[in-house]
Amino acid sequence: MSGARDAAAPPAPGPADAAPAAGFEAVRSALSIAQREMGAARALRALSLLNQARGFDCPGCAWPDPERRSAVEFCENGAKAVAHEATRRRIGADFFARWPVSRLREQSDHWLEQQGRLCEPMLRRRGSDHYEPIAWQEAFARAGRALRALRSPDEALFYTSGRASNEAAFLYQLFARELGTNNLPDCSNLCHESSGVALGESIGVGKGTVGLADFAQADLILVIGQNPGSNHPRMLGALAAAKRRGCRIVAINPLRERGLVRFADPQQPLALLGLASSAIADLYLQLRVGGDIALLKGIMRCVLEAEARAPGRVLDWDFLRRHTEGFEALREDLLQQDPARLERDSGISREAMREVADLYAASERVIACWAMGITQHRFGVANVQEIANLLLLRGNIGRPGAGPCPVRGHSNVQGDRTVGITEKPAAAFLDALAAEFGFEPPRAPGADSVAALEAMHAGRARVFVALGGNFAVATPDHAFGAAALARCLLSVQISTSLNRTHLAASEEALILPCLGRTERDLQASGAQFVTVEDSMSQVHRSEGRLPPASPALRSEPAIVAGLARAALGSASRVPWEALVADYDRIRERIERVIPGFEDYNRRVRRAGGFTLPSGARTRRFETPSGRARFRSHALPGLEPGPGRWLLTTIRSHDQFNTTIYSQDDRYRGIQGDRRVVLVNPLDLAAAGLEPGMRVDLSSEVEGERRCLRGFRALAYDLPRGCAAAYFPEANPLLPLASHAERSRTPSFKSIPVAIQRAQG
Ligand SMILES: Nc1nc2c(c(=O)[nH]1)N[C@H]1C(S)=C(S)[C@@H](COP(=O)(O)OP(=O)(O)OC[C@H]3O[C@@H](n4cnc5c(=O)[nH]c(N)nc54)[C@H](O)[C@@H]3O)O[C@H]1N2
Ligand SMILES: Nc1nc2c(c(=O)[nH]1)N[C@H]1C(S)=C(S)[C@@H](COP(=O)(O)OP(=O)(O)OC[C@H]3O[C@@H](n4cnc5c(=O)[nH]c(N)nc54)[C@H](O)[C@@H]3O)O[C@H]1N2
Ligand SMILES: [Mo]
Repeated sequence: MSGARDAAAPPAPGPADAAPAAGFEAVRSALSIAQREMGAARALRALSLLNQARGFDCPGCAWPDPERRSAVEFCENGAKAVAHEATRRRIGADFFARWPVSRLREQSDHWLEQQGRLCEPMLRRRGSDHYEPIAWQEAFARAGRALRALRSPDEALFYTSGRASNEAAFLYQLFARELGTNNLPDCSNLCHESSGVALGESIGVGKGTVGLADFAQADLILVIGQNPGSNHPRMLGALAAAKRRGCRIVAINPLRERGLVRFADPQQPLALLGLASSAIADLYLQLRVGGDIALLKGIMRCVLEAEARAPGRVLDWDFLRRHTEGFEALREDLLQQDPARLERDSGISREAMREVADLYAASERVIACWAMGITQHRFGVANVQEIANLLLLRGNIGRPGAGPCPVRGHSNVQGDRTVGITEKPAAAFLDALAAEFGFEPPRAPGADSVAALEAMHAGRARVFVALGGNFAVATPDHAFGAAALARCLLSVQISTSLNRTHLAASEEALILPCLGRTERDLQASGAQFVTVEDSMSQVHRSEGRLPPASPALRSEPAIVAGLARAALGSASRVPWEALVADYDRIRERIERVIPGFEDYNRRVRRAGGFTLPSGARTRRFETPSGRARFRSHALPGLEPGPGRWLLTTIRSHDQFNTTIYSQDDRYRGIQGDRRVVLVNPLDLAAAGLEPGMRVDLSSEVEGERRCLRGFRALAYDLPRGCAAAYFPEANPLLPLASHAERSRTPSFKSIPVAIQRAQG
C-alpha cells in the first residue's frame, strides 16, 4: 500500500520533483509576460504598485500581505493576473463589427480572453449576430426597462464573481434587494461554500480564524487539498519561513505538487540565483481522490489511541469540557470504524496515519489549511467538519498559532460575502439594511449558482446580470449553462475582458466594460480607492494608478448605481449618485449596516487596514449552545467500479480560473496541451493504454451519460484508480445535479469516469 512518503524520497514517476517551485524561473516568467502585455514602462509601474500600501491589491488570489512588505510583494501568478488586466490590447466597436457572435463562438476560451480589454458598452439586439456600440445611458435604460417589465423581481438573477470590491458588492446587493430579490448567486457557491456552511455549524463562524502572525507561531501546518505553488504562491513564503523555525508541514494531496515539495523564495537573493531552496513538506500523503474523511478518521483514531496510552495527556480535556459538545459521539464513531476500510478508502497506510497523529499530538500549535480539494465534493461539508474535529481534539482553535484556515480563491470573495452578497441573508442583516435605507428587503432566500442555472433553464428567471466572472464556463455542464442563458430575455455583464458567457444566446445582451483594480478611478469628489478583505479577515485599501484602458470605462460602483437608478427610478430610497461621487459615503453605509466596520473610513486609511472581529478567534463560539460542535460523518464510499476512475479537476500553473494564459503547466511538466487526463502509469498499462494516446472520457452520474472526446492520456504520479484533468475543459462531464450536500458546491473534484481509447 502506498502512503506517506518522505519529501526526500527519490523522484516519483511524475515530473513534480524536477526543480523547486518559484525561484528565478518564476521571476523570469513573470517579467516576460508583464513586458509582453503591458510594455516595459507600464509593467514597471504596475508591478511596483502591486500589493504596496498605497498601491492596488493583487487581482489574483486572497492571500494576505505581510505587515513588513518588501519592494517585490507579488508572485509570478499575481504578475500574470495584473498583466492580463493591464494589457495594451483592446477590443472596441471595430472588433465586434468584424466578428459576428456566431464566429466568436467557434474560437477557444483562450483566444477570446487574449483579445484584450473591453473598451465601450456594447449591445446585441434581438435577432442580430453582432454586438454594436451603445451609449451608457441608453444601456442603463434598456436594462432598467427589462427589469421593470418582469412579472416578479425573482425573475432576475444577480451573479457576482469574487473580484468585486466591498463598495461595488455592497451597492450591488442593495440594488437587488431594493428591486425585491435575494437572487444573489456568486462564485463562492462554486468554491468555499462548503467551508462556510461547515465552519458556521462547527465553530459559529463561516470563516477561518488564523492570521499571518499565526503562521509564524505554528509547530505543525497541514496543507490539505490545496496547490499553493500555483494558486497562492505567496503562501509558500510563509510555509518556508515556518519551516526555517522548525515548524513541520504535512501535505495531503493525491498529486505530488511541486510547490509543496520544494520552494525557492523569489524574495531571497540566494534562492534567486538558484543557490538555495527549501524542502516544504516533511510528510506527503498521496491519498486517493475523495479519501480525506477516511484519512482524517484514521488519524483521529490514532490520536484517541495515544490518549488511551497516556490518559489525560493527549486530548485537551479542559477545552473539550468547557468549549465543545458532541465529543462522545465522535469517539464512538471513531472506535467503530474498520481500520482496514479506512486504509482502503484513503489509500494511506495505518503507519502513515499514526505518523501524522504522533506529529499532531506532539505539536502545541496546529494550523490546518485547505482549498478546493476539500470543498468540491458531494461530501465537501463533511470533509471540512472532519478537519474541524481534528483541530478541536487538542484545542487547536482560538489561540495563537492554531486554527482552521480555508484559503480563499478570488481576491475579495470573502469581503463580498461580508458586505451582503449571499442568497441566504441573515435576518439581522436585512433588519439593519431596512433601518438604514427605509425599504423592506425581501426575506425569502434566493437562488444560489446551481438554482440560478436551473431557474433560467426552466424559464423561471429571465434577466441575468453579472458583476464579473464567466458563469457559463465556471459551472458544470456547459451545454446546460448555454441552454439556460439562451432562454433569458437579456443578459447584462459588467466585465473587463471577453469570455464565452458574453456569447450566450439570450435574446438580447449587454456588455458593460469596467475599470480594473490597476486603474485610476476618478469620481465627482476626486480619485477614489476601494477596499477588500483578504482570506484572513484583514480589510485594506486598494487604489489603481494606471490610466484606464479606455476613457469610456466606468467603475463597478458607478455601473451598478447607473443600473439601479434606471431600474428603480426616482422612487429609490438610495442616493445612488451621491454614494458614487465619494466612496467614503458608501463605506459609511457599510459601517452602519454591518458589525465590525466601526470607524471604517479612518481605520482603512491606516497602513495595513484592520481586522474584522470573530468570536471563534477568542473561543466565543456563536453556535446555539455557545460551544464548538463535533460533527461526525459517514464514509462516502467512493469505489468508482471496475474500469472506472475517480476524476478530479485542477488548475494549471498558467490559468486564472476560466482565463487561460497558456497551454503549459510548468510545474507538472505538461506542455502545449490542456486536453489531457493524468493517470497512474500502472492503470494505463492495465487498461491497455499507452502514454500520449488519444482517449475519450465518459461519465455516468445522476443517471446521465456524458462523453468528452479528444483527450490525451498522460502517465502521472497519482494513486491508482484516480485521474485528474483541467478545469474548465472537463466541466461538461459533471451534471448540475451532482453537488455537495447542504452547501450545493458542485462536486468538481470527484467525478467517476471511464477512460477509453478514442473512437475513430
Ligand atoms: N494562479 C491562480 N491563482 C488562483 C486561481 C487560479 O486559477 N490561478 N484560482 C483562485 C481560486 S478562485 C481558488 S478557489 C483557488 C484554488 O486553489 P486550489 O484549491 O489550490 O486549486 P485547485 O487546482 O482546484 O487545486 C486543488 C488541489 O487539490 C488537490 N485535490 C484534488 N482532489 C482532492 C481530494 O479529493 N483530496 C485532497 N486532499 N486533495 C485533492 C489537487 O491535486 C490540487 O492540488 O486559487 C485561487 N488562486
Ligand atoms: N471543474 C471545475 N470547475 C470550477 C472549479 C474547479 O476547481 N473545477 N472552481 C470553481 C471556483 S473555485 C470558482 S471561484 C469559479 C470561478 O468562476 P468565475 O468567478 O465566474 O470565473 P472567472 O474565470 O474568475 O471570471 C473571469 C472573468 O471575470 C471578468 N473579470 C476579471 N476581472 C474583473 C474585474 O475586475 N471586474 C469585473 N467586473 N470583471 C472582471 C473577466 O471578464 C473574465 O473573463 O469556477 C468554479 N468552477
Ligand atoms: Mo474559487
